[in-house]
Amino acid sequence: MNRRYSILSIAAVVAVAGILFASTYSQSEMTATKYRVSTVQDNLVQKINDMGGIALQMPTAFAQIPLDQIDSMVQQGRHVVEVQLTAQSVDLPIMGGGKYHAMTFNGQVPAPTVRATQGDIIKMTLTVPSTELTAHGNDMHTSQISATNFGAVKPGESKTFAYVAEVPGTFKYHCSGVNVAAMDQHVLSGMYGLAIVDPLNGYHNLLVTKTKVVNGQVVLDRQIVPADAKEFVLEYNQLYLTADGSYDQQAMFDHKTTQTVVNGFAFGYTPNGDINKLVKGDAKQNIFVAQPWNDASLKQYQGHPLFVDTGVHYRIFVENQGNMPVFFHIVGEILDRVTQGNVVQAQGTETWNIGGSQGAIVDIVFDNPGAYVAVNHDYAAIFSGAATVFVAGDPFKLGYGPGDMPNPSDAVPPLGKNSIPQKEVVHCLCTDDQAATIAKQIGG
Ligand SMILES: [Cu+2]
Repeated sequence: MNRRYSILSIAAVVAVAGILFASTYSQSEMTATKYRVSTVQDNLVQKINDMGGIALQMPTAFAQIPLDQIDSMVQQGRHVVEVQLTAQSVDLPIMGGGKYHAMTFNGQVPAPTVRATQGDIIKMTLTVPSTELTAHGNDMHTSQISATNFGAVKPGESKTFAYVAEVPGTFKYHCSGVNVAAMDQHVLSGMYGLAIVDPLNGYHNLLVTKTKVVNGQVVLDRQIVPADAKEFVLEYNQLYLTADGSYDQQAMFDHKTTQTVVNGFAFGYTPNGDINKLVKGDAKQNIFVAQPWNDASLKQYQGHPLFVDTGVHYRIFVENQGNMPVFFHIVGEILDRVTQGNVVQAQGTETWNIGGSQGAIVDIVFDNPGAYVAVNHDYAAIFSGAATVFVAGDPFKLGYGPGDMPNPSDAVPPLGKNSIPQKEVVHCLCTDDQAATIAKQIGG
């Protein structure tokens, strides 16, 4: 197994140089590995290397809850959400066959979705088994604590920290590498997940404005859709790989994406052979342009579209885990509402731009039966994997009713404040062991 790992990657060199010499060169000059480090910087790099990574010299915020105070906070009325993460480096499949050298939390990409309510205590424990070749860390964007202080957890060790999730919204969490060094490799190889913090008072009702004709006049028809919704989570990222499936840092610097993934898969939420058979009578006759995960023998990796009912409130938690912008768009639909934090940013918008390490909550009601494809409306991203098929109603006239069709387990977040449960089927970019664990969780 070829896991390329260096204690101080070129990313760290650039980052350190950026901290120290920010005023002496422009951003564009530091994007390539061609950047020449001076002897002075080489010495500095050596010094930092000797220390075991990057150590900031300035005090950083670390307002964590002392672990021995959690019990009394619970007695006072706080709730605790426990998050157990185990670092696991494992080979996982990629579109087109073959595997890549993934780094995961709990053997799955993305890591498990954390669900909390504003004001909850999130208590996260990271365990790094002695079998791991490298240390790992954790940076939860839900917290207001510097990951630098959490530090690196060495193989054979585990570490816990806790904080109050004060701000509602969607928040990435990710490995922080070895004291920030090699963080890019760890995150882009799969060590990322999402934490959803529900607003303490719940989500807002959704207002959808249509038109109707009354007495020969076109008038507005405002419809209130209750806050309770069926939910999905879509996490966008990129893979940067060498031919043998190792992390390719030069490709990352050059923004040369190997594949664009949604919840770990390129084109993972597309119809499969079973659906082909139902619709066309032939498992091999595809009903969508790209169905790379067709066969049932692929088990948890088999493609699966997202089945939605018409006229029902859907809340989609979208997170951009990657380096490139996500222009979130659903072909054939208009996004009824976009929220960030707990603040409405847009209503009735065609596309919403989500920057790197940023999320958005998209509310939508699918009005008519049909297939709708959610994309990152960057053509390079669409054609390298960022196309997710929603099947609304029963457009193929297969005879199923609302809610009958199960949805992929990795696209359905844990239940929260205003969630309507959905039927699920095991689907994940995960190990067989983790797929079995998920099967138990969803009763499958
Ligand atoms: Cu890591």
